[in-house]
Amino acid sequence: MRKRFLSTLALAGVAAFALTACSSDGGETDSSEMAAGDTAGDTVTVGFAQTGSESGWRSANTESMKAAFSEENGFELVFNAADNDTAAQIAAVRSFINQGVDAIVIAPIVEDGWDDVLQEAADAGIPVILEDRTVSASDDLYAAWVGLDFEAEGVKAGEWAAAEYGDTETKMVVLEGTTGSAPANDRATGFDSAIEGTMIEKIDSQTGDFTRDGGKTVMEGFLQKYGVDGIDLVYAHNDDMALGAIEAIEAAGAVPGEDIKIISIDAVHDGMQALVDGQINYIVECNPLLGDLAAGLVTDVLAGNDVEKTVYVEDQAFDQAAAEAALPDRAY
Ligand code: GZL
Ligand code: ZN
Repeated sequence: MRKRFLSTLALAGVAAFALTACSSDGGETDSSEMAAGDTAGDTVTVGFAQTGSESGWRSANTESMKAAFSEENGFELVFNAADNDTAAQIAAVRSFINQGVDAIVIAPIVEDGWDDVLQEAADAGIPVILEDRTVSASDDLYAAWVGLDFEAEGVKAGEWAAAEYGDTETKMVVLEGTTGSAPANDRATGFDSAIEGTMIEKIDSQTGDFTRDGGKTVMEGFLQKYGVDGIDLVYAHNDDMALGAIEAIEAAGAVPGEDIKIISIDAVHDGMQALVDGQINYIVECNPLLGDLAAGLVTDVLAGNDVEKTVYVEDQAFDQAAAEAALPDRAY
């Protein structure tokens, strides 16, 4: 399976210009003009099954998708947000199949449980593109996936933690993402591998479901259990849970980013502001602006063009100085 890495710059370029794709006959199709319906000028109907609206990252991702799958780009978007409920998300995909949409895009809440409904879409001749998160089902059941390398994000976060705190005894608690989701699974795997052999000890780990409230509630529980002095480091699988943890740490009379260090992933605006303010110590980016790439993949698949099965978008990482420099120009 070939993978294509797109740097954020290239991605910005893509966002600015049409995504061109090499058609099987070597010609160039420019997907920012008319999406490939069966005849020129036909609107392409796309069913998009979004996870919900659990975080700032998700809002930016939804905005990016709606902007790309716009009417002027030749699409009619049927949008469903499943409120982090996997059964509801699978039901939404079934309804897209019954509506006979031209293509389906899914940001799957969890990795497992997709085989049946993906098979039904295949049987109905409706191509499926995955954006953002991945599934454990066979990749024969979807045309392509565009997203982020979550394991690499976890490794980047863990390597920074190892460099900064690895040679002193460090008690760490983890705020996990949605249970069973690819980012939660892979960000844990990557981080754990990067801190192996260091003096960072994971004393507890619990899901906060990628939400601020979830992060705050779980952190309150950890503070109850271990006390402020019993925790040195928080690894949060996303900024929203880190921002919730900041509230809990302050309510316990401690200083986030100092008494208890925080490492997080996403680099959404509020997370980057907390990093600039010294309440978070390091953030690994996870780029939500996937709309143009997803729309390009839908256009290419419907035009019968060759597409790569996996398209990774590059991420970068920020300490406080880098965040100060980058924050003014960031798109989300
Ligand atoms: C990652 C994405 C995750 C974000 C969270 O690509 O699936 O879901 O890290 C979001 O903020 O809720
Ligand atoms: Zn995985």
